[in-house]
Amino acid sequence: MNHLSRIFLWTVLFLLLTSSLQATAKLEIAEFAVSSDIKESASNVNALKGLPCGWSFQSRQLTVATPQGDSLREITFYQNSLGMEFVKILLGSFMMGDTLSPQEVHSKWPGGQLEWYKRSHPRRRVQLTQGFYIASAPVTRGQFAHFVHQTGYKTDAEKQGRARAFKDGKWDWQDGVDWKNPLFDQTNAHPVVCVSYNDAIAFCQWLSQKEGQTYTLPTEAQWEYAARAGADSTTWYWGDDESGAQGRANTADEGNNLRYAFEGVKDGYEFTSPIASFTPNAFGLHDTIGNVWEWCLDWFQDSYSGLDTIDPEGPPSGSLRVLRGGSWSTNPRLCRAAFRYRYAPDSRRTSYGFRVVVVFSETRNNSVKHSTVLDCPACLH
Ligand SMILES: [Ca+2]
Repeated sequence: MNHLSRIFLWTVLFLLLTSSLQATAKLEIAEFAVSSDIKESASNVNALKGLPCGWSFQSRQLTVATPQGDSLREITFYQNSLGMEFVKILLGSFMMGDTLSPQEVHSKWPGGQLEWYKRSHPRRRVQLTQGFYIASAPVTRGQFAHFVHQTGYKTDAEKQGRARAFKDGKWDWQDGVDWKNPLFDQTNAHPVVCVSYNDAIAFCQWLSQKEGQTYTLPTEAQWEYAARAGADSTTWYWGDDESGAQGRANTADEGNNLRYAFEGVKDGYEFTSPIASFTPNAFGLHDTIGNVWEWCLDWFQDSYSGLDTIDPEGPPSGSLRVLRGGSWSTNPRLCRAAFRYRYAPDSRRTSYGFRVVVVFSETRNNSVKHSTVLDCPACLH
């Protein structure tokens, strides 16, 4: 090989090596999204991983509330075939339970029972090892109507001819009250109410069959992790200030007929509000506090003592199911991220609703495998 040939060969080798290094760098940048100009394509790659069949997604900027103040954040929302929006929650761990002692809650907001506040103790670190999609808002009256229209389903309130409703200044059983007639005006954009745990499960079963994914209710741990959105050490996702509910949640506001209220809050809704009317938490989830109580999957146990800390699902049996988050009629002591309400599976009130999740498994190398995908020939993911 002569001198010119050697120079040519080394030049070719150098160019090949440089090209290879550039390709590797591009791959790493795309994977970890460290550069803003490729952020969109990188987020598309991540968003597509394991996307359920028939779903679409869209990223948009919105103002979210955090304990450090409101901020602008880009969040990817996923839509199923009904147009229900979801946020993807990956593996995580958080401090589950009340940041305040039962005595502190009791003295800060008199009127409740000390025993209620012991349910959220002992506070513990919980790990969630399975990713999940959680609806960005509760199931709406319109979505529930679609389910009823397709199945002819009768809710527990309809079968038994009554539900608990707020009337004449008090909560009581009212004949003829159900999700279509909660004794206040609703549009299809409001959360469905008067639904029992049984009704929520029936909706999930119908949607699972329709969509070819397993829809279910969030476990308490999933719910609280999502509701806190990283705000583990404060009472609400916006911080510890009760008046911070203004513009962020539909709670019992000042001047209502309920005998209690969030101090300094006038959200303008005496009953339910259309979903997503207020500033969401850092995950982009709306109405985790207030609007409607949300059924969770777990059986109720009166403390966290002895329960799993990895993917906890509550006790194996029980007689009561858990509700979380408070509602339009709820005072600050109960309308908190940590508070645990509970009622029988056929209970229904004009303040009870639910949101759904879709669970998937995700490994450390980010490969996603849906354990619940049914036959879907058109699915290319
Ligand atoms: Ca209100």
